[in-house]
Order: sequence, then structure tokens, then C-alpha cells
Amino acid sequence: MLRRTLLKTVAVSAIMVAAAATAQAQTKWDLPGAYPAGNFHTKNLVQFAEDVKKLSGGKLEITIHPGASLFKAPEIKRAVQTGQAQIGEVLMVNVENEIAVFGADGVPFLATSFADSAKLWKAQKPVIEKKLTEQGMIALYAVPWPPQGIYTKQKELNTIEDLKGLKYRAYSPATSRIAELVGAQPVTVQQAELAQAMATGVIVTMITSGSTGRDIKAWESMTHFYDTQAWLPKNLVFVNNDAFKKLDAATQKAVMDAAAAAETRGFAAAQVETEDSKAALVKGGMKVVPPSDALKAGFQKVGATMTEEWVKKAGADGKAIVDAFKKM
Ligand code: PCA
Repeated sequence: MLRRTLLKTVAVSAIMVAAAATAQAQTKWDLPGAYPAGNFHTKNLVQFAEDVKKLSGGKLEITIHPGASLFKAPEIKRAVQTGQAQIGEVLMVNVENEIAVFGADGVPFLATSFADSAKLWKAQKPVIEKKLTEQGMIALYAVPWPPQGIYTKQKELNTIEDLKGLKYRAYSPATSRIAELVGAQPVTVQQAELAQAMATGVIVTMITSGSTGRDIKAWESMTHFYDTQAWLPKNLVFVNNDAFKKLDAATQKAVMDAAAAAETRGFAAAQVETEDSKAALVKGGMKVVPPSDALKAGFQKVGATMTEEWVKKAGADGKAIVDAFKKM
């Protein structure tokens, strides 16, 4: 009788230990993103979440919500800041109006290659980390989009003036500013609504990467892609500080290690994506062409104006980024 009771007690405590372990395993985070499930950024996020799960021994599970399904692109930063989501991914240049230094990688012709994009991120990162810390968040990793080019519909672009009067898709303050400077009509459209805006003729020209062009099947409306390689905007993955601090030390380390791996993997994937996506545009029937000298020169002039404006807006922090970048 006594033995049986003892056995029962042992069994019950075993169950309790198991229950405690499961309770610990049940930290669940939501990660809102703005880009489609098939995009290389999202695939990288999924791999990041798998790595976190593995490295944390199953203690932290991150659910990726792609395609602006949980929050719209412009709402994601605030959602993480207020703890509605624990972690998120944003296009950094979309934060520029609030924090100017987030726009460094959207300044045309400041950093136009993957090597320069990596250097710019190195210069930008300490400043971004500081700004996010002030708002109760932590930067985890950043990955660039392929270089940005100009799409047109049944229209050859020989000079920047050819954009005059066209309904033009902007995705950030800087891309709107380009429209103002060249006399195009800017309409801000985030990626989730872009396919429809293109199909319905709300826009007839846009600046983005080959990657986003491929995601929205740009060839269904657009005829030309001018490969201007004007800048490489980055997506940033960042976490709410309170959520992060609730994790035990080993799980925090798992997040940081997985983030470092995701950044390296993402930079490599972006380079593969650059070539693959342009090939997909060609396969879809589009002309993928380098810009003429005149188009390039005109665009570079716009870039020079915007660099000046940005440096003024971003003040000492902006200057520190540009100086550090130029020294690398
Ligand atoms: N794709 C995103 C941002 C930059 C890019 O290449 C977009 O067009 O919305």
C-alpha cells in the first residue's frame, strides 16, 4: 500500500516536471512581415525561426506572418514598439520620416553594390542600434534588397525627363522625393497592394528591385526594366526589448546567433536573387536593359540633390554614418 502511494507520488512529480518543461517551451512570438511568402527575405525569416527553435532547444517558437497579413507595412515598427508583436521586419527606409538615419540606404547612388551595402550597414548599425534602444527595441539583423531599377509600361526611358507626368509608384519618402524632383506623379503603394495598382493602371512606372518585379509578375503590365542599380534598401529584423529580456540567457543567445547567421545568409541570397530575378523578368518577356548615359547622368544629379538634403536632415548622426562609410 505504502509502496503504491510512493510510486504514485513519483509518477505525479514526473508529470509535474514534464509540465514545467513544456511551460518553459511555450514562449511564442509573432513576427509580422510585409513581403510575400515566396520572397527570399521571407524564406530567410523562416530559416531564422527554425534556427532559433533548434538552438533554443524548442524554448522559443517564432511564427512568421508574411505579406502584411498581421500588420500593414507602415504599422509594423509601432506594433513591435508597443509589444503587440514581439519581433518584426521592416523596410528601413520606410522609417526615415520618423528617424532620418534609417534612410541612409535609400539615398540614391550612395551605396550601389553589395560590397558597399555591407559597408554602409556597418557604418549605420551603431546609430540604428542606439535609436532603437531609445525606443525599447533591439536590432537583430539586416538584409538588402537587390539594386533598384526603373520599370516602365510601353515607354522607353532615355532621360530622367521621360518620367515627367507619369503615374509613379513610390514606397518611401525618398522614392516620393525622386518623383517630385523629376516631375512624376507619386502614389505611395506598399508591396502588398502593388500587383493590383499595376494591373489597374493606378501606376505606370515604379522603382524597385527585380525581386519585387518577379514577385508581382511585373511582365503582365510592364515592358522595360532599366537596371540603374541606384541603391540597395534593407529590411531590418528587430525585437521588443521587454520580450527579449523575458528569455533566459541561453535562449537570448540562440536568437542572437540565429540572427548573425541570417544576416550572412541573407546577403548571399540577395546576390543570387539579383541575377535570378532579372532572368525571370526576361523570361516573362520584358526588356532588361542598362540605363543610357543620359538617363544615368540625370538620375545621378537627382541623387546628388538628395544626398545633400538627407545629410542636412540626418544631422550629426547622418554625417557620422557617411564619414564612417567613406573611410571603409
Ligand atoms: N522591394 C520592396 C522594397 C524595395 C524592393 O526592392 C518594394 O518594392 O516594396
